[in-house]
Amino acid sequence: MAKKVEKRYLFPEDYMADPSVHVFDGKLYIYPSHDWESAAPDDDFGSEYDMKDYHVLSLEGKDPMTSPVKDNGVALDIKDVPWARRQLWDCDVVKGRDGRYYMYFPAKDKTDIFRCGVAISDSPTGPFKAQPDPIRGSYSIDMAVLHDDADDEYYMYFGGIWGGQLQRYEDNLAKDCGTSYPDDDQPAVPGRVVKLSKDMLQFAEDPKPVVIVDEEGKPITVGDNERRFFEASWMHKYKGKYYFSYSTGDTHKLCYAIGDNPYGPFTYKGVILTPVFGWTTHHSIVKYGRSWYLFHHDSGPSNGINRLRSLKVCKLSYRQDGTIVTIEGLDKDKE
Ligand code: FUB
Repeated sequence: MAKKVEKRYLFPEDYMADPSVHVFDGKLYIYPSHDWESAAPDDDFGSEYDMKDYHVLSLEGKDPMTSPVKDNGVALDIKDVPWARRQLWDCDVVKGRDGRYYMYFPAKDKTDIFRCGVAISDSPTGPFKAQPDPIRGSYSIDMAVLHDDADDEYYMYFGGIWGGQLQRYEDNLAKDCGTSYPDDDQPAVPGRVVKLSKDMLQFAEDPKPVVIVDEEGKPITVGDNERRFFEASWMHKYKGKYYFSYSTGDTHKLCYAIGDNPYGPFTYKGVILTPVFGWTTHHSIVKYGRSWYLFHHDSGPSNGINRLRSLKVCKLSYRQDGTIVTIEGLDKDKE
């Protein structure tokens, strides 16, 4: 049974989605996608998500449920990314070993293939300056980076099927145009994890599959679309365990799986957020002060327009055994 909890729309002034949230030097920053009323068609490639820039939001206070949220303006514009053509989707930002801030973002290149770009700033609010080329060997969408306190390394999680193009790749090579999937009883197309290079600008190794298994240790299958990975990776640590969370896409849930190290395997544990109003669902999980928060989005304020999403936050809680209490995604009966 999902729990109804109090939620807050974080930034009613504008449509934003896909919040990646971090606390840098005691202050909370939100790195969202910036939705707008594009005329691009609504299709299974996600063409309607035609974003052109990123803004950084900062919380001007200590309580995500009440403190003012400031828009720090344009942090990166697609016209300043030499290799990118369209669709700035879910990004993430980390503070590097050199004290600078590194933004990792997906965009389609001039041949309409998603790649991962890197942009750097001296400030967590930007502006960020893009590297001239995407990361070598990068592909697909939804980058999320963990700075692991266990070994001081940075691990990037990424990938998304359907419009996110992940199904095109096998052993990190493009195998087809992305129209075929394994049979329903085969292991699901996995998200990927990769350690970043010391200079934060490239992969330090070949990306590896993020394998999600059931309680018996069997990989979740392609046909199990109530539990299989679709997109929207996030990684956080709780009591020394690695919590990989993600969206199930066409079944519209945020789910999680727990592992003992950044590479997994991760054992499926359950649902974090039941379906929200709108097609996509996406999130980050962050501790701020003494509380844990789930940042996410829905299409409530636009009355269900998928390309116009709004940022939300609510508290998240764990049980004694480390499992997460499922939150109800819908807030009103009419949704
Ligand atoms: O915002 C564009 C895409 O929609 C994201 O990359 C996905 O995770 C979904 O939220």
